[in-house]
Amino acid sequence: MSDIKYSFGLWTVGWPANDPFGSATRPDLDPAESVRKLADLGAWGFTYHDNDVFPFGASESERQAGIDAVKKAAQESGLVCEMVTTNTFSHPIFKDGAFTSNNRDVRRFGLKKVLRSVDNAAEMGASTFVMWGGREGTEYDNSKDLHAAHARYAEGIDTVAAYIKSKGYDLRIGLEPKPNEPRGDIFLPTIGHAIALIDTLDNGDIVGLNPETGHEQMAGLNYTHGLALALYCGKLFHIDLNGQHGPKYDQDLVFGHGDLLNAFFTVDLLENGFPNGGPRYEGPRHFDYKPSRTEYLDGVWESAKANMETYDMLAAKAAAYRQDPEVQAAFEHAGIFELGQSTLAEGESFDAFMADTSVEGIDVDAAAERDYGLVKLHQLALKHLIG
Ligand code: ASC
Ligand code: MN
Ligand code: MN
Ligand code: MN
Repeated sequence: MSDIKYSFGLWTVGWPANDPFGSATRPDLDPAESVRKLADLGAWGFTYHDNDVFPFGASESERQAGIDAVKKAAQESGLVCEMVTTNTFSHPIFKDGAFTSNNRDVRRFGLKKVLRSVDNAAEMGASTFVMWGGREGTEYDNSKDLHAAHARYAEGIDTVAAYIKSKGYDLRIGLEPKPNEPRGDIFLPTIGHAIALIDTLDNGDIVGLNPETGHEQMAGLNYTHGLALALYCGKLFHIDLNGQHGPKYDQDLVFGHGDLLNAFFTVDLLENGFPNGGPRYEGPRHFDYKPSRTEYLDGVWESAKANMETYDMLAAKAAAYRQDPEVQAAFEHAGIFELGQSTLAEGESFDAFMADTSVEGIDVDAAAERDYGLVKLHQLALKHLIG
């Protein structure tokens, strides 16, 4: 395995493969055993929901026993707990949402559950706290006052961020967008929607994104472009890598087992950065996938390995692609480096720009006939990927 920092949710390998049409095909795994197994496979870190390590409604002693078991496994195996999140979607109390439920008592219950999870994240030394609001949404557009729902969502997130600051925790929040499933429509359906809401918060400086490959693709969007926007806005705090074949149910396939070309460019961006430089993602390469329901226990660990192996292979291909002089020449020919130059010159005044007749003096026909060579460039990428 490479020295890339790979991390897994305990709920990924731990999914017993129950779905809406059938019961579990695998036994429940002991979370502490999963920590040890992931370390053996070469992973660097792990993440969990509160209820991955102790059941909903656990007594204080049960709760601490569950936490202590994974903490011990982490200490012994060296696996790093890098992110903690809260399950505000499984129990029926959250069927109409946690932060946006029409029932205020449920909202207060949900908020307290999340804040206790924040305390646990700090106790575990995690650096990111993820919030996936899977039940925050509706099936019908008249189910909620949609303005109030967004206000309550913002209030909840801001309260969590303020709590983190008041406690002095070294934690940042990653909101995870998803367009639908389990709700008909989920609030904050895409990266762009989440960034817009974050912008309204009082404590938005410590609130960013945890974008999942498949979730953006379920919305018909380009994951790599979404990562680029989040990086541009300084909001790419964490990532959930997996695989998905276009807009359908959330497949949570192994990374690269969906849109392979997009996965290649995702890895190229994460490992090599933007061609003209710019912000880089420094966090762990975190997988949020589900071992397919057809697999038993061997298949669980094979699929976990497949995520890391696929990423390693794509990282090697992406490095060779970027270093290829033919690719660099094609970048140059395509104008990719020229796009790194500002459109107005530094310090150029509006007056000077408006007075510059050479702007209109451009050879319009020649510019219209320019061949950017983008198909050739893309074919070069394809050759590196599968040639
Ligand atoms: C999360 C997260 C998801 C969901 C899902 C639960 O915390 O990132 O995508 O929960 O994995 O099954
Ligand atoms: Mn998913
Ligand atoms: Mn996810
Ligand atoms: Mn998921």
